Amino acid sequence: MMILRQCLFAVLLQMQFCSHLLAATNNSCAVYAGVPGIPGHNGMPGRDGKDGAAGQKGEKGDPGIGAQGPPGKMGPAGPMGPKGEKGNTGQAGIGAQGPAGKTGPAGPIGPKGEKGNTGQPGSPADISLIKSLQSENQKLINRITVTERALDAAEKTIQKLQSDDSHLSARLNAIEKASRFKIFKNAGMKYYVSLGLGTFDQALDFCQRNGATIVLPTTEFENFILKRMNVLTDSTDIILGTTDKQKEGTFVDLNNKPLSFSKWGKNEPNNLGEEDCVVQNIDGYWNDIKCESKRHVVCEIQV
Ligand SMILES: [Ca+2]
Ligand SMILES: [Ca+2]
Repeated sequence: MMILRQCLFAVLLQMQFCSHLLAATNNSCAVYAGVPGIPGHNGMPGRDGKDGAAGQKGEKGDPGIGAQGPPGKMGPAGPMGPKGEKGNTGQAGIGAQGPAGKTGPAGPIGPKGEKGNTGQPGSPADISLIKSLQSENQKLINRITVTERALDAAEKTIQKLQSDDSHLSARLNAIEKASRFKIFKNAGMKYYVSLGLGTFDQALDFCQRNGATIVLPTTEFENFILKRMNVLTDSTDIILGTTDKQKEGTFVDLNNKPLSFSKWGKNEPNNLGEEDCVVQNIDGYWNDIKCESKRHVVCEIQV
């Protein structure tokens, strides 16, 4: 190492020397070979190796041996342990006598006692009190009777209202049904509606499809109302719901029941050329005609 340093120093000297030579050359001086210099002294000692990078961390050392420290703080109380066994009964103490116990249950019924002596005659009964009680009792009975009668009357009223309600509903249904037709008339408990021309069989079908039946007056009033329909519809004849198809000369309604009302015209029914169906003429009188004839159809809707 030392040798290396000396060599380096010599080289530096040579370089310095040469630079002086060059400077002299630039000043146009003569160039001569120089005399070797005197070897230099030893240089300053080099730095120690403390400036190097820190090495890797060594392994953890063994635990030291020191004196035991003071005791730590007391920890929190642990959970309650299981209940211990029952201890032995202690010796009987000597104290004052306690209070009397509760009364026990009643004992069994004793034997029947002997008959007592006859008592003194009682005082006469209070007749006025008995009469007063009887009177009050009768008043209560009367009030109950009146209340029962009032309840019966109320029940009958309710039944009548329900009946009226049902009747009104039926009437409303009939009105709604009848109001669908251009021409309709009220005939008491019936509504008559006009449906145009047709034969007896067509009239049966027309009315049935409208929830009705072929008109058939059963009173003078109904016959009168139907006559008004005749006028209103500019008709001359209206087919009625009666025939004598089953038995010639015996006219029955559509339920095969004998007629309860009729208003035959003069010399009618005459079955002229086999006439089994009936119409009401514009004058209100009835006439038997052929069933194939087309006449005005009027249906009746029952309320
Ligand atoms: Ca006939
Ligand atoms: Ca006739």
